[in-house]
Amino acid sequence: MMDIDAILEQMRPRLDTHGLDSRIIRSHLGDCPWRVYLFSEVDSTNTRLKEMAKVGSPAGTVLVADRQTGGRGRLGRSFLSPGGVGVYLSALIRPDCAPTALMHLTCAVAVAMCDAVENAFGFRPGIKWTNDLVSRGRKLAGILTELVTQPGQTAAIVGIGINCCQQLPDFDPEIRDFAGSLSMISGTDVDRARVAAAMVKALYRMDETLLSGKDAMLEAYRRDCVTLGKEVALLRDGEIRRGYAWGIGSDGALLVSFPDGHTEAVQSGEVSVRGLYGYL
Ligand code: BT5
Repeated sequence: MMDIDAILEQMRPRLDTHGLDSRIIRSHLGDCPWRVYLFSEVDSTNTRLKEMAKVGSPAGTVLVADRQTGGRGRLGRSFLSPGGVGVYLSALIRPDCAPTALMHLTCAVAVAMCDAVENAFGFRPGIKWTNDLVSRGRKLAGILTELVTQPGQTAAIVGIGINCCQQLPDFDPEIRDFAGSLSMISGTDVDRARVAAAMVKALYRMDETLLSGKDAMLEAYRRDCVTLGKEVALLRDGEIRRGYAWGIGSDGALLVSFPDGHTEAVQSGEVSVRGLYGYL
């Protein structure tokens, strides 16, 4: 098994980072003690940080990449991660609890990312259950949280990809109909180093209150969640069922009622939810 330095060495910036500068990221971090490593190109920051977690990287290790060649979404999907236009970031946390007590982690990350965008740009995105940041019906960011199994310890990788500088024609045709960027929404140029630093600071605060602040976090999630109060289509095993999304459970499950009167708590990962009208 490779040690931490060998993993980092493999990823050392060999190519340019399109102006994304680790010193500028650090200069915006204030007193946040987390360690940020910036790379020009990796396959997936989540994959690499998972390897580092397994060989003992400390909590608060953060990897940021200018681009990813194999950015991952949920359920085997991919997250398009071209250079110069986005921030692709993973953070390692080691909460003092059993993995089963972390069902709400993705929700907590989503709220933290809304805080980060609001702090940096003055507008607050919505959350499309469970893990997408959206604004004006377009997906700005996706979140992928993964647990690392280690005997006697809980570790989680929190990964976020956020579109920063794209205009509509810049998006791959595959996602152009529904993707958006911070620049499109804010109408301004976007400094990716500032975005990365705002994300790290928000994740640091999230980590501090992950267990003690769960109720307040869920309240914020319910406020931000644009899926609530909408008709939704649940896709599972090729079957589409239509229902009404009316709540979020204490574990982050989406509470959906169906025309026959029964209600289901839908867990993330188990289904895709798409509103009946447009992307939301
Ligand atoms: C996600 O999955 O949206 C989670 C994405 C997490 C990416 C971060 S980047 C840093 C870290 N390292 C990784 O390898 N991953 C994490 P999901 O909900 O499954 O959505 C995937 C779907 O979003 C795709 O099937 C596309 O339809 C769409 N998509 C792909 N790239 C996109 C982009 N750049 N912007 C908006 N939508 C995109």
